[in-house]
Amino acid sequence: MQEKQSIQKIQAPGADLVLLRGFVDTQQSAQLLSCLTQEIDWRQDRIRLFGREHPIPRLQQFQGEPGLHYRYSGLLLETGPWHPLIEQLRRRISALEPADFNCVLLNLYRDGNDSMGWHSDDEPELGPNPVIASLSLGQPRRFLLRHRQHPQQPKIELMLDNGSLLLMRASTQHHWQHALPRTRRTCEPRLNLTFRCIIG
Ligand SMILES: O=C(O)CCC(=O)C(=O)O
Ligand SMILES: [Mn+2]
Repeated sequence: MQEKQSIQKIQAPGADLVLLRGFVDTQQSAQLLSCLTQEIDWRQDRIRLFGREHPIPRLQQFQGEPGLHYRYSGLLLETGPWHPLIEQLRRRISALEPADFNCVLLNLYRDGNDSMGWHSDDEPELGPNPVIASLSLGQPRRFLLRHRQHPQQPKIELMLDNGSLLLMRASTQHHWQHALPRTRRTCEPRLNLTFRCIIG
């Protein structure tokens, strides 16, 4: 079954956000969810926040070209090899968004207790204006954005549906933070793949 496809430009000052719904159809999404949840060596890494170590509230893995590193919250991730299905997705996304996506951070939100706190993807290795292509599979979850310099600016709330691709470009990371909050609603697992480009 082919899901309805749509493209939405999200209006937000200082941001360049585009949401493509139905980028991956329901059949392919089910296949990806089933293969990737089983075949990926998922890890619950520990990060340092405000001087204390915590396990991250989700599972993750980092893949990409050999020898790349990504550092956040005191954690150093080194690339493992591309999973063939992820390599295929990377090619499809690169045909749409011309960026050299050389790595991907995979997040598995097992249920509504799993989440991602407020942050920007502004690590130096991503360069000054990173392009992030974020693919969501499985349980639709709320994704929030808040302005970094003008907190009185209303938050933006997006529902990241199964198969949707969110593109964050240009100065988005300078001016906005994003988060995926916990939810008390019954929740199936969700997979999120953020394709990134590490420079140099
Ligand atoms: O799960 C999501 O939609 C967000 C993931 C994210 O922000 C990240 O991996 O940096
Ligand atoms: Mn992020």
